Amino acid sequence: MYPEIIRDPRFGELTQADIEYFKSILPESSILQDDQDLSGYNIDSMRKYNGQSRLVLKPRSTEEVSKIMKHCGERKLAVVPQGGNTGLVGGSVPVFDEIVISLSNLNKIRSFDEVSGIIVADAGCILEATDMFLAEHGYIFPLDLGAKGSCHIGGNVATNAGGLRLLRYGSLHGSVLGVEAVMADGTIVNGLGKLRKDNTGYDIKQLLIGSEGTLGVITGVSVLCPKRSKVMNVAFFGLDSYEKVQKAFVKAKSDLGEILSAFEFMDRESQDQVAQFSELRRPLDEQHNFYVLVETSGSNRSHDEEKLQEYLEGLMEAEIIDDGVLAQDETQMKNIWTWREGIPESLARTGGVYKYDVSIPLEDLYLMVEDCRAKLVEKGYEIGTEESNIVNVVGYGHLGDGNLHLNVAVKSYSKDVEHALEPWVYEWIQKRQGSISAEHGLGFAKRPYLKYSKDQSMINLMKQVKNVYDPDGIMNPYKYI
Ligand code: FAD
Ligand code: 2HG
Ligand code: ZN
Repeated sequence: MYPEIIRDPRFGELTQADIEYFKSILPESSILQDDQDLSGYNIDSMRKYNGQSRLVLKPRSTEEVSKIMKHCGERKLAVVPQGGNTGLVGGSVPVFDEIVISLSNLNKIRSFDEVSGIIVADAGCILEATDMFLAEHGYIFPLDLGAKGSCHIGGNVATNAGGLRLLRYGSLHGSVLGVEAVMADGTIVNGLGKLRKDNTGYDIKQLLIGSEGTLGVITGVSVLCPKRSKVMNVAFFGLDSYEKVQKAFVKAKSDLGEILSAFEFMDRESQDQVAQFSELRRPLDEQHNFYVLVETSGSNRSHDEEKLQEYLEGLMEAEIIDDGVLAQDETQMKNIWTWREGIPESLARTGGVYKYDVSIPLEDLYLMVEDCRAKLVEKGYEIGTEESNIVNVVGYGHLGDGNLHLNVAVKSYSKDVEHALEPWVYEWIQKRQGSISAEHGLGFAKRPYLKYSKDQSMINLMKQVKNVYDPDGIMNPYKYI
């Protein structure tokens, strides 16, 4: 499958004796060995990365995870922790025959404190289900993303997912207060703190947040959740240049300030793509080069609506926007959000997508998309013609966080297209001191490219950390580290 890499000979090979051991600690339903059962765990959500695992284990408790890891550590059996398998960088699936440890049976809310808003939950809780639980108590999970119906909160922490409201609620590095994890030798690290302030030495949990399964298996998390806003509003508007998108953002920060909860931008091509597959009417009748979705979350309806209305009027007067709409009810709000959240799915329908998730200084953010189109044309590719493999090149993302999603949709994955894009894209980012992974992580996809974002001295330190916690390298091998 991957001719450029070889299976690490240090790792043990799965034997019948190993299976017998796992059968002695887990019920039969937690052990999958049939080809059919395994296939969904071996392939990633983009159908781009395909491993060859012969075994999936689905522990139901932290103690079971510990027993599995102790055995794997002793036998040097490599493992891949897997959450909802919605990751976009090929990190959640095996490369060769690594054992998949699926957290999906570890899915209980352990406690919730109505006063502090701190939830303690198993890693395998689905993000949307956790958020619905919190909604019943008037709270919200401080993260929201398009894959919420499948991804796990443990997977979110393992990838340090960003999502649609980072602008408002900040990174998980701030809201995760504690992590419980099982390390490569089976040791359970009980770091499920529930304190906002705790300056007692190294903050080890921060290493696990965003470690993508390379240091330990996260089994539980405690998270500080904000109160759910009583009033939400969504506006959607069209603009004719990227420069105006930036002006609208600056104005949103000054006019909407404390109630601003999302500022998402989309280009015309991305919206045309959604329109091809959506049965919904487009939010605006006329077409524009760029679109912005602004969401506010506050506590006073008339105050919030007035602010948003004034903001939109101000944009019109200053001729920053051409056209806009304010959602009138919850259904309209949801419909408008689908024009943003539905982009990845609509692109996936073309066949395959080369995804670049980058942080770049705002002024150059969209230039990356334009330069990418020009680069492909220069290399002799046509974009969007009947004959061309390249269906669309689109840009969209979390502008409020300086995070662009550049997606190149193709009819089928091809080494030619890949080589036209990589490492060119990464060199482009390096020149602007950007990040080659703003929020999706590095996984398998970006493993050769870390050097474009991190200095060698940093990479050396990362390797030292990996060697301390996982000296035999059995945790999610062949990935970025
Ligand atoms: P998986 O995909 O199963 O795993 C991802 C990585 O984490 C792997 O390396 C895996 O080994 C590791 N891992 C998973 N669980 C554990 C655990 N318990 N312990 C240790 N390691 C673990 N991401 C964003 O940041 N922002 C977005 O807006 C966003 N939107 C998305 C929209 C769509 C439609 C899709 C398909 C994906 C999107 N993603 C987004 C990417 C993805 O959903 C996130 O990265 C998510 O956090 C992954 O969670 P998961 O449970 O599916 O993890
Ligand atoms: C989003 O913001 C996700 O919609 C997915 O991070 C982005 O698919 C992508 O490139
Ligand atoms: Zn995103």
